Amino acid sequence: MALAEGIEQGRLALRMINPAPFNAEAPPEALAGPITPNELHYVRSNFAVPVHDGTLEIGGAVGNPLTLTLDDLRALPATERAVTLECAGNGRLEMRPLPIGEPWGDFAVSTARWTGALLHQVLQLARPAADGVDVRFEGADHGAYHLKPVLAETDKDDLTFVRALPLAHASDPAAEILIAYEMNGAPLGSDHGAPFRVVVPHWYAVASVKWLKRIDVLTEPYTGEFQTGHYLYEWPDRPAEAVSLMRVRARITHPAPASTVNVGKHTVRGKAWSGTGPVTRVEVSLTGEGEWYLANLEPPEGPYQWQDWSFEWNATDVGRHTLRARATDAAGNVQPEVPPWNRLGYGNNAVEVPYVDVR
Ligand SMILES: Nc1nc2c(c(=O)[nH]1)N[C@H]1C(S)=C(S)[C@@H](COP(=O)(O)O)O[C@H]1N2
Ligand SMILES: [Mo]
Repeated sequence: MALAEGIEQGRLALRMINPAPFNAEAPPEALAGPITPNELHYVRSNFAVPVHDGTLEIGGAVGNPLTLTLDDLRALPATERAVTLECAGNGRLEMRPLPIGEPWGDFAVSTARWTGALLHQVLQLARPAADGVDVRFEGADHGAYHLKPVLAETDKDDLTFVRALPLAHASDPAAEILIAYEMNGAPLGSDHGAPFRVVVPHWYAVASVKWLKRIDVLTEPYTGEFQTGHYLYEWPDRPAEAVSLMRVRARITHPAPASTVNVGKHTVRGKAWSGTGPVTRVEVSLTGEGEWYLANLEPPEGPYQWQDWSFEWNATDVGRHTLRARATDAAGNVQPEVPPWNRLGYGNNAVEVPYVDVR
């Protein structure tokens, strides 16, 4: 509600990172709400918004190649899920040395209600071959690539956005991967992948291919610039790994960083999420090396969306105070104190250290 008002009054808007292709972060205020309004949902696009002819081809190693339209997808059972999407490059600006790539602060993360057909049902119609291993998703967007390609065979002057998932994951009903055509009850907007896109819960959002044009079942593992070139954790001291599930993370939404509050009681609030979750514990610390206190963690409202947490803080001393929040998930993953540096700057889930002045 407050967010809708802020948009109307022009107080709240996306913060542009790049005009062409358009990339933008959500304003910090957007993190406070349960659902991010479409106008404030971060945007990450590698190429200009493409022209899409409205059809989806499904082929490769399948028994029944298909061409589907938006109406065909709408005719299938519709599923709605609130899904937190976070860009793998979110928080890159805090890594040292600074990695190459889009200079994201900390707000390339948002939560929308996505409605669409279930990918596994669509795949079933096409009858994937028994020896299928990967499913390749091709966007309609393509163009000159501004980053240095990692793979030798990449055509830097005309690259298409393509990603793949293991066939076992893509065809798992429990994964609830959507081919979404609605975002928060409205038809998908052009920046978010109109007329339809993939939404992969729990994964960094690079897996959620926008402007979906083709789906192909492959009998060999997919290699491509956005799969095995970029979106790889290139660790300094161990073998590279593909970016996949979102790393556990808590954020403080209130009080705002660097704000001034009066002596007295304050509720510190925030969000927490994890792709290997649910989040099971959020702790708060009020000094550098002091104790960690248990915050009150709300149960998840759904399996794929951020959770609210809060902590009653009695600010008795005037002066500058640090606040930290640290999340742990059901798999036992906990946030590190220092960003886990990798060459391309992905997956920064380090504990943040905002300060608040008490007067
Ligand atoms: N076709 C296509 N799909 C794409 C991308 C892209 O550049 N092209 N970017 C990916 C990345 S890196 C992210 S973080 C999400 C962003 O989705 P959003 O713009 O709806 O927030 O889309 C993903 N899907
Ligand atoms: Mo991303």
